[in-house]
Amino acid sequence: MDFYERAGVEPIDDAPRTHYTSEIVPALTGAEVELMGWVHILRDKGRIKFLVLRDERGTVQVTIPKKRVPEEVFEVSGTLRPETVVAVHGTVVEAPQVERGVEVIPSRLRVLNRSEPLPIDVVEGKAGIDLDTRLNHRILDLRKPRVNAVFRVQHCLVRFAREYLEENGFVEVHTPKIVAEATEGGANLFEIKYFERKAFLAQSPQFYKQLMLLAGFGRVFEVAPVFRAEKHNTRRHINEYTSFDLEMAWIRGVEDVMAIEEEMLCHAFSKTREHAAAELELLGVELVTPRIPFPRVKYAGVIDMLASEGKELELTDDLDPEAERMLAELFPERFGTDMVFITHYPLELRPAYTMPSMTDEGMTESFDLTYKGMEITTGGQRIHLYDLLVERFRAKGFNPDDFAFYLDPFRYGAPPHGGLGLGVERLTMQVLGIENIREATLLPRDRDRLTP
Ligand code: AMO
Repeated sequence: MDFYERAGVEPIDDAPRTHYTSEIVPALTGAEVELMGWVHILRDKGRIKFLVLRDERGTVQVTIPKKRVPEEVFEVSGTLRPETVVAVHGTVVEAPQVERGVEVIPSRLRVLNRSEPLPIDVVEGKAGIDLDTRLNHRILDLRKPRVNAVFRVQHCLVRFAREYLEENGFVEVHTPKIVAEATEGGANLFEIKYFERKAFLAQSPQFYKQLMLLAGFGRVFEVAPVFRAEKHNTRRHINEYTSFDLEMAWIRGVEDVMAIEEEMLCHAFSKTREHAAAELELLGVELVTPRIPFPRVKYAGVIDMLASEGKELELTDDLDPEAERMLAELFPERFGTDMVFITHYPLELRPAYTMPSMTDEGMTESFDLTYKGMEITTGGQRIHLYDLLVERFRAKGFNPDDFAFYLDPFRYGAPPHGGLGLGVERLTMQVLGIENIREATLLPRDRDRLTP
């Protein structure tokens, strides 16, 4: 059975794609090209048809005048629909009326696959649809050039942050996501059935990235999914996110970790500006590389700052969304930048593994990085002294026996160390000025969404 014939399409053959749509420029005038892509827009004027062909790099106009193309090409063009998959062989000709200055007149037009009527438009600028509907049809939604661009920018941010770490002695590791105990406290832990036992989905690679330093790696990083059973749908929480984690030994203090983050982000921002210039332009975003050093302000100072603006919070309270909104305005006013470290969080607000401060009683050697008023990173110096670590686990109400796999290695010489965890989706949304984290997540998982 010829399944191509049954589908009413052409079989693929050995004619290779020669160009991306973005490469069709005036310098190519007169050249023969083979393009492949989707029918983005179709305008049928009877004896002349215009189609905008879209591939992964952009769009180009293909013009099909009945008089100037082979008969079968014109015939096939009559069967096209939005999102039909086609291969176009043709000549590049001057066309001052189109944006590119050139278009393609086909000598061969093959339909490689058909599309049914679309549940959502792939062409942007048509009537807006709500985010939920878009996410229901996320694969089609992602075909929109502006939506697709978000994840190309995200790719660059991760690529160049990773590049910085690789150039600075960090080893990429892959640690288990099925785990026996919580790292960040039990409140938002997903429990799973693991044969006859109970297990959990990892909230963070925290314990394992630390243990890799005890295993002798010196500096490690990991970019991987983590899971948080957040019960409420908010614009900045999802239930599975991509955690960009690093951990480094032989630090002199938490400042060394913050310095790495500054350098890493500046490297990632400036390289992304260069490599994702087209996407940033499409999205209308000017990516500003922040100046080093980022300002530092102690948590107690932040609480004071908020109090002076009429927002009363206890030192042991978390910053609520209102406080974050206020800081989004206060930080640029006070510091002239929207990238600010908050340091010295109280012991109550930090997990058991966080190093207590020697200078600020009741506080920790820890930090958050806030960017445009949102926390994008948490980090700190960790406790490397076994007795203190066990004491802190007890103080948080944990039974150290349950954490023996993590605690025991600290009995055999753990180096001083620290690290951080950066939310990739949060970084992306703040870089691009996206309102809802779901738009910065390829396939979001939230309280109500488990597909696609
Ligand atoms: P924390 O729990 O603060 O710290 O998480 C670190 C960063 O991860 C992102 N993040 C989230 N992003 C989307 N949806 C969520 N539900 C969500 N929760 C957190 C944020 C946050 O700053 N082990 C520590 C890190 C460390 O100290 O190395 C940790 O996980 O950007």
